Amino acid sequence: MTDQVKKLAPEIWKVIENATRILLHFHPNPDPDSVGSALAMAHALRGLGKTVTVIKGDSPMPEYLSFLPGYETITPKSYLEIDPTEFDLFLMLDISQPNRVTALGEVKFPSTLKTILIDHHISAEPFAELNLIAPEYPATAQILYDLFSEWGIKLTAEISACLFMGIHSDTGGFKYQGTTKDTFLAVATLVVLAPNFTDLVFQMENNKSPAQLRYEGLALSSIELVGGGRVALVVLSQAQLATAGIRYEDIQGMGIANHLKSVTGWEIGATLIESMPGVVRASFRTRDAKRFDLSKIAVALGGGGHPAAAGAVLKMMVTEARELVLKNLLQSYDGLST
Ligand SMILES: [Mn+2]
Repeated sequence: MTDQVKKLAPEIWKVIENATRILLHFHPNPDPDSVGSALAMAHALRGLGKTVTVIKGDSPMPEYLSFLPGYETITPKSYLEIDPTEFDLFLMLDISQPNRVTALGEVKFPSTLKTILIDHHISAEPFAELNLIAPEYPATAQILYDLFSEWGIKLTAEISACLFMGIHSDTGGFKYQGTTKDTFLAVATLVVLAPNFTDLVFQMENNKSPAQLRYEGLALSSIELVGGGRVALVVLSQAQLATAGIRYEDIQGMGIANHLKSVTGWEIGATLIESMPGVVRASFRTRDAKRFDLSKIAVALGGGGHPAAAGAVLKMMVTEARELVLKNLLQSYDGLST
C-alpha cells in the first residue's frame, strides 16, 4: 500500500460515512476494472447500509460481464439520464477525466453532490473534490482492495470475485509491467474467497461472437507498417466494417493493438477504428513503454491512458485521423521515421 492511499483512506471514509445515497458508474466502453471496481464498491457500501445506484454510463450494458455478482442491480442509464441531485456522493472509479463520466454531453455536478475520484491512470486529472490518483497501482480494483482493508471492510465472495476480475483484466492476467508482488498478495486473499476464479476468467475470455472473429481476420489482413517499420497500424472505416457485417458494439475492447505489438520489431501497435461516422477510436499499445510512453501521444490527441496502453477518441474522418496520428507519432517519439 502506498503512503498516499494510507493517507487518503480515512479522508475518503469520512465522506462515505456521512453519505447515504451514493452513485457509481462505468466509463464508456467499460472494461472489467471499471465494472468490477464499481460492483465491488457497491457490494461493500450496501454492506454498510448505504443506498447505492450503479449506472451503466454511456455504453450499452456490458453483457460480457453478466456473470459478475451484482450485475443484475445495474441501472441501465447514462449520467445524463439520471437526476444527480438525488445523490449526495458520486464515487468515480477508474476514470481520468470528466468526459469519462459521460462523453454524450456536458458533465455538471450539483453543489449538493460530493465527488470523489479513485483512479490509477497516469494521465488522470484531479477534477473531483477529493482525488486519489495512484498510478503505482495496475488496477483501480487493487486500490479498492487496499482501501477496503484500511476501512476494515470484510471481503465477501461477491466483493472478491469483482475485485479479482478487475485486477486480472488490467494486469493482462498478471503479466503487464504494473503487476507487483502486492498484486499477487491481494489476489491470493481474493481467490480464497472466490475459489471459482478460473471459471470467471474462462467466462470472460471465451464468449466471442462470430463477428468478433471476422473482425480479427479483417483487422489482421489490414495491417500496414509505418514509422520506419516499427509501428503496425490498422485503420478501418465504418464502410469496411459494414461490408464485413460487423457492428462496432460487437467489437469494442477487442484489443487488436495488443495483438499487433506481439511481433518482434513492431514496437507500437495502433488501431484507428471508425466506431460511427466521423468518430474514430484510436488505441495504442507498445512493447517498450520506457521508450514509447503512449500516454504522451494519447494526451496530445485529447485522450489518455498508461505508458504501455493508451487511447483517444478523434472526431473526424478516418483518413484525417490517420494523418493526424502519423504526424503525432513522429513528433512524440525519436527513432520513428517516415
Ligand atoms: Mn483500470
